[in-house]
Amino acid sequence: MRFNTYFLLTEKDVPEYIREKLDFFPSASVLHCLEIGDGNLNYVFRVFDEETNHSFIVKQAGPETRIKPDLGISTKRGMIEARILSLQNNLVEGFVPKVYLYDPVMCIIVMEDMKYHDMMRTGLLEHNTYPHFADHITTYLSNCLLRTSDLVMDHKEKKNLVCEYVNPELCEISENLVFTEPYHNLSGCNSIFPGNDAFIKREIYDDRRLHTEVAKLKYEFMNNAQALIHGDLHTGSIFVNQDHTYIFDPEFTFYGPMGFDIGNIIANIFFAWCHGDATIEDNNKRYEFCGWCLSTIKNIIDLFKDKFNQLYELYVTDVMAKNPEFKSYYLGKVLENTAGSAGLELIRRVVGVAKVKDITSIENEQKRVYEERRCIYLAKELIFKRVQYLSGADYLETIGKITSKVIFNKTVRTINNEYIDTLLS
Ligand code: SR1
Ligand code: MG
Repeated sequence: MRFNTYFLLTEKDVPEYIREKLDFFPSASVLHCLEIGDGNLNYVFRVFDEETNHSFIVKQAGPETRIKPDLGISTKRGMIEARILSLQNNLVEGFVPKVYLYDPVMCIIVMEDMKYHDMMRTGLLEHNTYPHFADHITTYLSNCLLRTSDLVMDHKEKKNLVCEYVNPELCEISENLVFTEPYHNLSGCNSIFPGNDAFIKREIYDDRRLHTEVAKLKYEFMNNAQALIHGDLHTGSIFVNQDHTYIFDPEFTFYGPMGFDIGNIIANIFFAWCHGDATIEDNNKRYEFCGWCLSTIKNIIDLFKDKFNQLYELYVTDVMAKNPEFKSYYLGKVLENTAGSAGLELIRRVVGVAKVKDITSIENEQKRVYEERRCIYLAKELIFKRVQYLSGADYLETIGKITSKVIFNKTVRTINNEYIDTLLS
């Protein structure tokens, strides 16, 4: 009964833990375990029987963040995650891993192993492309967002879910790391890549007009209980292969604005574009990978709109919401928040404490400086003009403009702009 009091598991403890808690492996089997997580908050283990290839994921919430060990955080967050994964499994079966156990003492979730899939960020760093990703992620987004909103749910049931998913600690992390610290560096934890200090001071810290727009987005994040959002939808929260996609790690979930999820994934695909742009030497390969990133950004917006409209016709029954002008007003607001949220994610991953490997692994210092500037220029366009981003083509037009705003590599610029022209024609 070693697991009656909370402690942090190591790879050695996990086989014993899983045998004690679940009847998954025959007693004669030899179990192995590897820690596979690279997140900022949790410990993720894969436990497997080499002979049968049978495996599970054991995810434990630690008492402090891995990124900032002095930042304590409640270990109860796994409970919310286990609950939402089960709820989402009813909305988009197969797109989220199945949960087999939540252990409130050890703060552990045992879930389906997403094997034969790459963590998406890792796959993108190897410049792999995923032909069905835009289709899959928009099925997930449109169903999980629209069908947990007041548009579809009984209003009283929805209010109960709002209470059930109040998530103050994790929201506080986002309120600070996404909406505040990147602009004011109050805790002194921001880190700016050498060569971009003056640029970030001018474009971010000293831009009062930007601070005003971000403040508007921050208060919308906190006060628009629109849908049950994932809350941290970056490419490290996704496992993917050529045929299938899993979305997991929804511990930041709460009732918030739909656009926060859509904008986050858009920004993270742009980070992958930056990595490809900076590191792929071969013109054809770069054209192929960066082109895939751009068409994925475009398709995510356009397919989300199509699916939102289809689901609206299928599920919305409220006579007031069925008004076609209201529907287009509502979708317009979602798209406005999407653009703003994409901008926020682009800025906070460049300036703030939680960076992304797509950018930090660019070894050529000058290229990193320029890719970071691209992110910042794109972000500011998206935030300031967020009301204008109503289609995938609107994103590509701006990306085309900002890639020529940062003059660095003529060939790259020409190739990508040609690709954008092809996509837009
Ligand atoms: C202290 S946690 C830092 C970041 O990691 C998570 O994945 C979220 O993105 C959070 O902002
Ligand atoms: Mg996470």
